[in-house]
Amino acid sequence: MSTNGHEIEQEQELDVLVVGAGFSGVYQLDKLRKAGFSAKVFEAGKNFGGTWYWNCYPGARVDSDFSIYQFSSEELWKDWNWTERFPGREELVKYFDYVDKKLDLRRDISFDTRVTAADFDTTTDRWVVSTQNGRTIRPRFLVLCTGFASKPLFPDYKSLDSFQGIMHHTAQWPQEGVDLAGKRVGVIGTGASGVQVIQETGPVAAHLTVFQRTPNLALPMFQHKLNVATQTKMKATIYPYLLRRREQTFAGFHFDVIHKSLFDISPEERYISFDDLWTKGGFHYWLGAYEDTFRDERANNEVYAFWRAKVLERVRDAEMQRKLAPEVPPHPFGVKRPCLEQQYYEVYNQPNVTLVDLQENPIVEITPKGVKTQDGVEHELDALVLATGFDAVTGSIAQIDIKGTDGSLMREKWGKGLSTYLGLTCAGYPNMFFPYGPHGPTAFCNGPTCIELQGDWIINCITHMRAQGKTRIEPTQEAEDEWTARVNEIYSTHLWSRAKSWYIGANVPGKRVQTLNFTGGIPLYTRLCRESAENGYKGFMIS
Ligand code: N01
Repeated sequence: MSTNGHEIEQEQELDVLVVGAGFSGVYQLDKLRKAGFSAKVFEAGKNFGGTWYWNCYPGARVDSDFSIYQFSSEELWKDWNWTERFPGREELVKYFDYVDKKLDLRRDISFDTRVTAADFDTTTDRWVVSTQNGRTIRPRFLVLCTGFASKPLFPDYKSLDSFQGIMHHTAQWPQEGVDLAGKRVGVIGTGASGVQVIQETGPVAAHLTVFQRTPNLALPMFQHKLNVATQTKMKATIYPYLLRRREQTFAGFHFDVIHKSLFDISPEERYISFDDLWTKGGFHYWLGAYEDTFRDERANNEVYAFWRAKVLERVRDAEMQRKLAPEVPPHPFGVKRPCLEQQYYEVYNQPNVTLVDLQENPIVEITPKGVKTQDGVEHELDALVLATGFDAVTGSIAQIDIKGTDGSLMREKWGKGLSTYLGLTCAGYPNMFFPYGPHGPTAFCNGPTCIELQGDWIINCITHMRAQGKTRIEPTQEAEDEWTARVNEIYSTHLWSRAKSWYIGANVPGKRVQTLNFTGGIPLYTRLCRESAENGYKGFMIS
C-alpha cells in the first residue's frame, strides 16, 4: 500500500508514534512500553537529547539544579551522579546515553527521521505520518514531543548569506564543534544562548563584538562542583522530597514564589530577603520572588533596582553600564526570561570586547566581511554567531504539515489565534497530544517536571481508552474555547505582555502576539487536567 508515493510500513497496528527523543519523547516511550502499548519514536537528530542534541554551541548548560532537572524515577537517579550543580550540555548527553542503556530505548527509535506531515484518517481512526526520508506509518495516537525550541529563528538582515566567514545559528551548531579561539567573533543576540556563547568566547577570542538589541537581565548561576558522597547522602534523604516538591510549586522547581507582597515587609527586611535569594543563585531571585513582582510594576521596580545595583558593581565602564543595566528598565524584571550567567558581566571589562547597542545603532546589512551598522562602521569578523532564538512553542508543531479532520493545517488554525484544550489537545485533530507545548505550563515550568506531569496524563488517557475499547478522542470546540479563554484571562492579570519575548510570540516578525503558555502555575494546571480525567475526560468526545 502506498500514500504520497511512500510505502506504508508494516506496523499497521502501532499504538503510538512519538515524535522527538528529548526528555519528553524518552519519558513517553518508556512509560508507554511499561503500560503495554506498542510505541516507536521518530527523531530528526542523530542521537538522543532533543534540545541537548542540537544546542551544542560553546557554553551550553542547563539553568535548573541537577537534583530536579532529571527523570524522577528512582530506577534512574539511584545509579547516576552529576558533577556540577548546573550540568553542562556534554554531561546531559552522557545522561541520555545512560538512560538509553538503562531502559533499552534505542530499539524503538529511528534517528535521522524528521516527521514532515501527518493526516488523520477518519475511516480507521489512525494518523498517516510521513517523514523526510520517505517513511509512512499509521499509529493510532500521535504524541508530539517536539519541545518548545525546535524551530530556529534567523534574523532577516539584508544579505545575511553573503558573509564569507564561519556563520552558524546556536541551535544548528556543528556537532564536531567550532574553534573560536583567536578569531574575531560577532554574536547577534543576548538571550540565554547568546549569554552563554559570549561568556565562553570573550576570554579566548581575538576580538568579540556583541550585537545587543535588549539587555538580558541575567542572574548569577553560582555554579559549583559536586561529589558522589554528597549525592549518595542526598539520595538517602532529601532527593525524593525535592523531586515530588516540583508538583507543588508555581514553576515546577523545588522552591516556590513567596506568597506575599514585598510591600508587606520593611525595606530592611526586603533588602536582606533579596540578598538571600540572590546568594542562593540560579532562579531563586526570579521564580522564588515575591508574587507581586509579576503583577505590580511598583514591586517590579524594586526588584529591578536591586538587580541593577548588583550588575553595576561588576562593570567598570560607564558606557557599558548604561547599555547592560540601564536606569530605566528595558521591560519589567522577569516577564521576559532572565538567564543564568557565569562571569558574563566581567567579559565587558575586557579590552577585546565591543558592545553594540542595536537600539541606538541598528544593523543595516551583513557583508562578506562582517556586519555593517547604521553609523557606517563595518565590523570585520571571522565568525558570526546567530544567537537569535526560536519561533518558539507553536513553531515546533506548526512547521509540520498536520491536517485535521476537515483537512485544515494546524498552522492555519493557530495562525488565526492559538487555541487548545488543556494545552495538550486540539479540536479537529483527534488522537493527538503535545506535551511541553502550546498553552501548557511549558516556558513557565522546569522541563522534566512539565514533561512528566503531562506525560502521565496522556498515558492514563490512552490507557482509559484501551480499557473502554475506544479508538478516537478529541476535545469539543466548546471545551477548547473555554480553556483558551481561561488561559488568556490568567495571562492578562500579570505583566507578561510588557516585554517583547518568545513567551508571547513577539520575537518573530509577523507572528501573532498572544500568550503561548499557561501562566497559572503547576498546581492549578494539574488540578484542571485531573478534574477532566476524573469526570470521564470531561470536555472530550470519545468514540
Ligand atoms: O533565544 P531568545 P535563546 N536582530 O529568544 C535577539 C532556553 N535556553 O536561544 O531580546 C538582533 O531568548 C533577541 O533580541 P530581543 C531558555 O528558555 C536555555 O537565547 O528580542 N537581535 C535576543 O537577545 C531561553 O529563554 C538555555 O530584543 C535579535 C536573542 O536574539 C530560550 O531557550 C540556553 C534579532 C534571542 O534570545 C531561548 O533562548 C539557551 C534580530 N533580528 C536557551 N532577532 C539554558 O541556559 C532576535 N534577536 C538552559
